[in-house]
Amino acid sequence: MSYQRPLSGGSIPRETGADSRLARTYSSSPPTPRIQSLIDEVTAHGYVVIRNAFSPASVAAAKAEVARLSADPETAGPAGAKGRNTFEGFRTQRLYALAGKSRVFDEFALHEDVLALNDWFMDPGYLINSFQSINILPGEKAQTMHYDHGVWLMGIAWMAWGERRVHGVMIALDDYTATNGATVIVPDSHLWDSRRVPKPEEAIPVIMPAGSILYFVSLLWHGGGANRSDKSRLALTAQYCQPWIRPMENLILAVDWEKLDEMPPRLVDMLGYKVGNPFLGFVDGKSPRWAVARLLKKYRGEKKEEKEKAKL
Ligand SMILES: O=C(O)CCC(=O)C(=O)O
Repeated sequence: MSYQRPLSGGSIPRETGADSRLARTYSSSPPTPRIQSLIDEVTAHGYVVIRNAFSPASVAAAKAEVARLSADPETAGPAGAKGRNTFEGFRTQRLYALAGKSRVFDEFALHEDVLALNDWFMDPGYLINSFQSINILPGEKAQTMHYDHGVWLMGIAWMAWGERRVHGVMIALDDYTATNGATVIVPDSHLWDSRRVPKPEEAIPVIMPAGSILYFVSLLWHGGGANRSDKSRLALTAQYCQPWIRPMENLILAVDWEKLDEMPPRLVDMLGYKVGNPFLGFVDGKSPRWAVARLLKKYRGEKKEEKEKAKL
């Protein structure tokens, strides 16, 4: 079935003005009424909260896994103990490349409502842009407010596509409260002119229980909140980007090639391994999976040869 998918309820964000060329026609099944209501919220306000999306058991497993990975400097990575600049946050701990570090987090990048929203808002073949944990410690200052597509410094002609460039989620692993560093957002700011910058009083904390999802579009102003409580605030964030832009995290290299067979196929696709529609990211005209298999074969062969030589 073919039907129209308008952007922003007909209003084009930033300076491009209304342009009917941006209403695109897609061929796929229409969303269910529940998903349609989530789409309507996101379109109108730039975000939606899906409460209690993950079970307490899944949340507890993810928290334990973040703690385990954080304890080893190798898996914690360069920002695992504390951030290296004000954006990462000097009292904030981040584990990057989660898809490469543990299978416990897979389900958090693949929630069916999130994928249904992405399927609606983004082009087929969208990728994981970034998948991290963010632990905001007591005493952390508010992060600079920003919107996520700012990282791609593309020309003004592309601004109208910005809303559809990246969609992200914050998944609360601790209850988000008014004082513990809950993500702050500026509702409706995805529709603002690009010259408008939010005043602090326009931002609101997203208060939601652990296991809930905040889904938002890349033009929505947001940031990590100040943590004025005596406990840390742990969350996961997954961002998804259009297949035709370079993702922030290079996940083809961050995820061990020998682990790909153990991962959910949809997640592997979203790391950049799926080539076809669109025909982007191929290796010598073939799929990156083929290229990885060839390299693994070569390196395994070299290792075997080295071992045999060492025996002589
Ligand atoms: O930790 C948060 O609540 C938001 C973090 C964020 O927006 C970012 O680091 O880009």
